[in-house]
Amino acid sequence: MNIIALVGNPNSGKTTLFNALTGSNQHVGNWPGVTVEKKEGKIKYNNNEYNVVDLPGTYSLGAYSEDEIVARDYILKGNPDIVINVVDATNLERNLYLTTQLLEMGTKVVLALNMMDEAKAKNIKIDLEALSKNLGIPVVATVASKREGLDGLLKKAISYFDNDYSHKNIDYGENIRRELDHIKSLLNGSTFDYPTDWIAIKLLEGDQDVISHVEKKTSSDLKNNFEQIKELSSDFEFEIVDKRYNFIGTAVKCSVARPMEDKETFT
Ligand code: GDP
Ligand code: MG
Ligand code: K
Repeated sequence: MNIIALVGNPNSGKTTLFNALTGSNQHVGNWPGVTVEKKEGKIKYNNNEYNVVDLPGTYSLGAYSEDEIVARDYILKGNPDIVINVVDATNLERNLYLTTQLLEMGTKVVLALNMMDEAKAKNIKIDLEALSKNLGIPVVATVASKREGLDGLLKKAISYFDNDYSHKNIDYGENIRRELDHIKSLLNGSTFDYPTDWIAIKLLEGDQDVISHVEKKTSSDLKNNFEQIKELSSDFEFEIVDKRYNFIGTAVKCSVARPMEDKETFT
């Protein structure tokens, strides 16, 4: 179907980018079953047509709001070919939290480093190549409000439709890795709608939506496994978040230079 989904924190410039890409060729509706707005548009590139979907703005992809659930279900089930993750370059660390969650879903992510004009004005210097290398995903600088970088972004995104790529993995450390392996062994024998690796992490975070899903889908002879999983859930929530921020911190440290006064208030 050639679907490109736009994902990002609120105010990262997602809708501006969506409008710049699709122009008047767009359609606004609702996501099924919820009162969350769904915007879709079409673009042509090199004689091919692509559907662009503007997903609700979220900081995270947990199950805490309708917006988050809509965005993550769409990515996990609707399977966009490519996710363009729009991030505010002046607020990189916070924005990259969502990126770590996208990477864990196993979807192909291209990072649109938006608001580069504001970053420049604030004297924030970003080494795109280093950032790309540290995250293991393509990074393109954009100024959506001035339509800058859009062609390069599309070109990069479309080039990944048919090509594989491998992103960097978050290092959760031995403790969490052991728990994840344990959970995966308990999940073995049942079939789920989502990738098992992702389910395992979400269970360890205590994600209620995923816990219900697993309960529903666990085959009857493995109900005891589900009870064991439920006991493990959420014990590691904070450690998991911490490890994601470590991953982000390392990636940013190697690629972003800020003026001195900003650096000090930054930790
Ligand atoms: P969304 O919440 O992610 O959909 O963000 P919007 O597209 O509504 O953009 C939020 C604000 O940022 C709007 O005032 C946009 O005009 C502005 N904006 C979007 N992209 C850029 C950019 O690259 N540079 C600057 N300076 N402003 C931008
Ligand atoms: Mg918007
Ligand atoms: K702004």
